[in-house]
Amino acid sequence: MKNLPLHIKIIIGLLAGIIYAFISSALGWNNFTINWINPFGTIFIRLLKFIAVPLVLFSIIGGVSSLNDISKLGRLGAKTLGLYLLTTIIAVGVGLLLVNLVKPGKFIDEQQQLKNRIEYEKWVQATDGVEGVKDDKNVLTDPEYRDQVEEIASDETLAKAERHAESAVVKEKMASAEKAKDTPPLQFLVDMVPENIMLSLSDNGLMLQVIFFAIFFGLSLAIIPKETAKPVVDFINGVNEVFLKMVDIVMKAAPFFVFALLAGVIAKMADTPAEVFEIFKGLWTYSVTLVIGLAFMAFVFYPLLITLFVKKLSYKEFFKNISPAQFLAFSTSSSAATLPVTMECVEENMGVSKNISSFVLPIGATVNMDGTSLYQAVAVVFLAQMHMVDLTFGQQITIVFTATLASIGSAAVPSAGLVMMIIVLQSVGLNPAWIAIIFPVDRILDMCRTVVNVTGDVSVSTLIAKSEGELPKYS
Ligand code: DAS
Repeated sequence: MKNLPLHIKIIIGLLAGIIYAFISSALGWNNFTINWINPFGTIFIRLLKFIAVPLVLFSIIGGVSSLNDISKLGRLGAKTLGLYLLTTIIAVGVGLLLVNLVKPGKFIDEQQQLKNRIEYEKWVQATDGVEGVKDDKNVLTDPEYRDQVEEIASDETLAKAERHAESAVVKEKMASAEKAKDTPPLQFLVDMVPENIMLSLSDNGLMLQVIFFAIFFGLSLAIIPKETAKPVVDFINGVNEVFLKMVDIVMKAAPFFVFALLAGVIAKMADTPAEVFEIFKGLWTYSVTLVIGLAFMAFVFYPLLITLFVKKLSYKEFFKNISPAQFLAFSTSSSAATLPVTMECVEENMGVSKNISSFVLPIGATVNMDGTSLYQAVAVVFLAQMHMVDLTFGQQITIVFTATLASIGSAAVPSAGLVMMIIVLQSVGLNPAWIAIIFPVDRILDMCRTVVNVTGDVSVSTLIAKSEGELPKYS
């Protein structure tokens, strides 16, 4: 087992978790699972959460500060970041459109959805300070669901729900929700600017401030004289490597952590093997929805952009030029590992000039992850749907924002998008442990979304080369 590839080990951990979930629910071991196995799943989430924020900070500073001489490359930098941002937002939009049309989370039994929602409400009660979803449908106290809930939830849960509904915490939340209604229109802009970066780093929910700081710091670092910046750049890149290694080490123990997380989350949601089956049934619809979205981006959206702006580059030739990078992205699930081949395909096959590819692609591998942002939008809404949480339009716009920023902050390594999913879930008051539910299929889907990430980077670099008159082969 020791020298098996990591993703095989994770898949083994997942299969063990799925088999164990059925056995635990059939033999009534759920309490044991929740008390003695689930804590290791919580530890895994905490490990990923404490790595996520500094990883975002240092990977963005590293990426942005690699913009060479900012004054000369101002136009190129603006085009690159502008196009990357545009394609990422479009990817999130495609994801949200699909997941709201297909509604993959609604394919599981309504009763199971209600059970999942009750579990969610219990988590909100237990996690003070979490806003929870702002829709007023708290099934534990809502008369519409009262009779069904009484069948499912224990009296203790209901009594706790009554107390919680009356408690100061909820009153304070409702007051802050009321207050939120009359915030000034530009408050979101004000909130983006950190008052104290240490405070921003201490709260996963303030990711926006961390990203604002990272971009500002990175740009300033790129502007100061090279010899002054060098020790700082070396330090930043070194620390970034350390955090990437931490992800690598944590993911080495992933098979065990994934087993514990999956077993714990399922044990809380399902008491019988039939209910466990219902939960996994929802994963098929989620996976199909996601793959349709990713395939649209890779085989329709990007080629359409190329056809529109690079007339002489045919659909067939586009893919012939970049397929080695796409196959490598699929097999490694890592944009960073694929970068050398991506650059070779873009320079040798596409004919993009080196000074464009060596500028646009490394930044793309760091901050442009269209596949990941589409995946985060689909996954978060799917998880909300299967917990009978109907996210409002405003909350889905929040997801556009945080999924875009989380994908910017995602490192170009396997499963990075899943780590950042925690931030997107928290941004709309959902339970980060739900990532366990999509874990079983995440590794395979990571391969697909990394192909889209790389195809997006290649497309943008080709378009920029064309606009700069540096694509001789197809001009
Ligand atoms: N595997 C990441 C990448 O390298 C994408 C992700 O995890 O979502 O692009």
